[in-house]
This record gives sequence, C-alpha cells and structure tokens, in this order.
Amino acid sequence: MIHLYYWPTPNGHKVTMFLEEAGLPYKLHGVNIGKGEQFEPDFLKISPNNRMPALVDDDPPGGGAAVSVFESGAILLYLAEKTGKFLPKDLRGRFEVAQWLFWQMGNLGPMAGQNHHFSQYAPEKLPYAVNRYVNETNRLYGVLDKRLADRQFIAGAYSIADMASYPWIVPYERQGQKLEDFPHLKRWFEAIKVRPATERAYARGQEFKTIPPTSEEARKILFGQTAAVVRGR
Ligand SMILES: N[C@@H](CCC(=O)N[C@@H](CS)C(=O)NCC(=O)O)C(=O)O
Repeated sequence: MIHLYYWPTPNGHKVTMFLEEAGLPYKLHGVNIGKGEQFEPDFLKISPNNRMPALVDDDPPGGGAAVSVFESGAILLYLAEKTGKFLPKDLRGRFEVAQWLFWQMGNLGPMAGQNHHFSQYAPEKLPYAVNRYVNETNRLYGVLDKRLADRQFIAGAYSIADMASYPWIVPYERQGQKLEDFPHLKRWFEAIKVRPATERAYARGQEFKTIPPTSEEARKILFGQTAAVVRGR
C-alpha cells in the first residue's frame, strides 16, 4: 500500500494526479499545515523539511523495507519508476521530461509560491515584492506557452512534467495572470482539467477541511518559521 502524507495544495495535487492516472491504490493521511501537523516528530522523520507531500511505500519494487520519499518531484519520479508510467524509458525522452520537471520544481513552484505570499498573505502590501513575483510568474507562463506552441504536452506524451506544472496554473487568477494571454498554455490547461484522473484527484482534496493561510491561527504557524521548528523548540 502507498501512504501519501497530503494536504490539498498544488504540491499535494501533483501526487494524487499521478496516483489516480496510474490507478494505484493509496491511503491519504492528512497533514493539516494550518494547524502545524507538519512539525510532528513522526512526520519530520519522513519529511525533514517540514513540508508535505511525503510518501511511504510498503511494497517497493524489488521488495524489502518500506521506501519513504519527500519532495513532490522526487515522489513523481519514484512513482514513475515504480509503475513504468508517465516517464519515457529511453534516455532522451526521460531527460526531456526530467528537465521540465526540475524547471517546475526550481522555478514555477517557488516563484508562484512567493507570488501567493506577497499578493495574498503578507500583512502589508509591498509593491516591489508583489511586482517582482507577478512579473516572474508572467515570464514563466510565457516560457510554458512557447514550449506548448508546437506540442500537445510539455515533453512528449502526458507525463510527470505536466502533472507537476498543472496544479500551479490552477490558481492563475490569484497569481495576477490571464490565461487568454497564453493561448497554448490555456489549451493544455483545459485539456488536463477535464481528464477523469485530474477530476478525481481534486475531488479527493475536498475530504479535508482547510484553514485559510490568512487566518490568525494559520499565519502564526506558516509564516516566520526559523530553525527552531525542526529542532522541536
Ligand atoms: N518543494 C516542496 C515544497 C512543498 C511545500 O512547500 N509544501 C507546502 C504546502 S504547498 C507545505 O507543506 N507547507 C507547510 C509549511 O509551510 O510549514 C515539494 O515540492 O514537495
């Protein structure tokens, strides 16, 4: 059985999208990040960066002890390797996908995340910070739009590169972006949105009761973290 430590956020949706596409049985364990469950010692053992998602596979390929993986990009690679799906087997195809997966992990995710932070969550509106991240998100949407101009998916057939990027485009309005400005990205986005596995993945997220990051309780937990949170004091 696959155990997914999860909360319904873009990085969590990436993994349920894969699991639903592959038809793998899995159990969701909610990690309520607005309540501080990401700092529980047992969770930190499998996710030392106090972030979800994290995955534990009791039945890894080749048998043996359970395998635990944190970081959504590494989790997608693990699942692709386990199932032989959504990652080409040939070297060129595999690295075509890998470079776009890492592009999402190192660019679209962090920049859009800071965009959310300064546009929606920061207690003061700092125009420099808002503009910096809205513009950077806009640039990255442009990169993806150009990439998609002459292909259906980001790298060959539907792959973990698409699953990584899609959930970060879902909140485009909150990121100050208009999909109309990116016609190829819009076509790709709308095609993934109606995949039955995508619909099932997002429906699973509705089982969990989230706390808005702007609430006083969540704000104290999520923002202003220092090394003390992982040292347990
Ligand atoms: N690079 C990590 C980022 C994961 C991440 O930022 N998760 C957020 C929710 S989307 C989280 O767990 N936040 C908890 C916190 O900030 O304490 C990944 O892709 O897995």
